[in-house]
Amino acid sequence: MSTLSDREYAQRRQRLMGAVEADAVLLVPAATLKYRNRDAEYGFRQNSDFLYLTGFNEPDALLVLLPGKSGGEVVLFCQPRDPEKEVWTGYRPGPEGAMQRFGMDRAFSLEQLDDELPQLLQGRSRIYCPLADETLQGRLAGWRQRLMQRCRDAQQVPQQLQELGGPLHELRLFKTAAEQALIRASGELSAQAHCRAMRACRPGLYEYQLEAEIHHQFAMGGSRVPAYGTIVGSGANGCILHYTQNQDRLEAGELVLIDAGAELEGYAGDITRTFPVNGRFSDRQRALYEVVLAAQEAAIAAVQPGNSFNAPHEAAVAVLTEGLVRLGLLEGEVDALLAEEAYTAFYIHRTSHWLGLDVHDVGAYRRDGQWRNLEPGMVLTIEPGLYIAPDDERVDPAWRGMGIRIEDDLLVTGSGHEVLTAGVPKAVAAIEALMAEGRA
Ligand SMILES: [Mn+2]
Repeated sequence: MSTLSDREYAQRRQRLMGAVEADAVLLVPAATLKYRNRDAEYGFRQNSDFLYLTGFNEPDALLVLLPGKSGGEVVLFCQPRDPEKEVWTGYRPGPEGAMQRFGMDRAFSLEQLDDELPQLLQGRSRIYCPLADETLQGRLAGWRQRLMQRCRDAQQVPQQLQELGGPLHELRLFKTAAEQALIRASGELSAQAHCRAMRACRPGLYEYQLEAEIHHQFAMGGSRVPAYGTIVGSGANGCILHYTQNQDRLEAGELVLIDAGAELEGYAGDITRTFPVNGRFSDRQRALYEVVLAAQEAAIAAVQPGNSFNAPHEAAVAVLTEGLVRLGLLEGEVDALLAEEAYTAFYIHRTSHWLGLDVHDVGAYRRDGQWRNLEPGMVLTIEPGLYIAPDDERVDPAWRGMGIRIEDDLLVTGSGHEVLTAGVPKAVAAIEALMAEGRA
């Protein structure tokens, strides 16, 4: 399933155990299956924290990490082997397989959880776990109570609960070489899919048909499920930031915005491109598009180790504001307009987010209230946009109903950055050339 080495997973667990107190215990639950309707399930997606630490792709399991002498101990609770059920749902490794193939020191059947878990907590001072997981919190209360009854000594029962994400998400923020390779592969595949959609695009198709072109390329490249709901918004739909209905007909003269990314072994790509349905930008479309592109290029140039996380956003909004003034969409002095954030009339989201196992990946953006600095190994998106609502009475009607966003994925390196999604064009001439190739 996973191409990552056992050593990679073992190192992640070691680093996490090394980042917390030696007398702590960490509980990391797997995801559960969700039903779509009646007895039909949604496709299973493992919890990213659990996947990061195990590569184990089954629902309902629980990972227990016990830091301490000689590297600590790693324990897994998972579904037992069940030949009768496996005929219906497929092979399960069971506890034996978890030890042999997933590097667990000990493993138990989930049926043993209530008996075994309390003694794993015994003598530990604090528990790291996801505090927002109500099911786990409910069970944890029971385990602590059981432990109290068993040993009648409050000292033996962990007294503190701490958020697992604190230490774990800081680790996940810095991508290992193996992770960088997977995100790069996901970015390349996502770029190929966007190219396919550009070549296939023509008036009269429906948005969901471009979505199908994207998903076809993902699957042919090994990504069965996209990293997030694919957005194909033509015309004014491009102004709806999380538009996923993808149901309208593509009309000549409109732009279409596609925000889509593949997922490879859990790692996301995240690309947005905006292009003209009929293959040629109108003068007005091009004018607005060039502003967003210049903003994106300025933001990309600001992705450097040692720069603030916010530097790309600041670079982007400066260029957007200048451009909006030049096109007559804002009036006034650029500096004053920047100070009052006048661009928020057309640009309400931020320029970047972390990218990894989650498309909006984990990791703190600030430290002590200040934006943190970019460091090698971080992966982030750069995605400025401009959106002019169809009913925006502040602007000339000719501008209304245009939504433009351009998004690439970047790795921060020791000397600057690497654009991981350069395989799909974004310059006006290059987009028009690729679309012409598709029509030929
Ligand atoms: Mn994004």
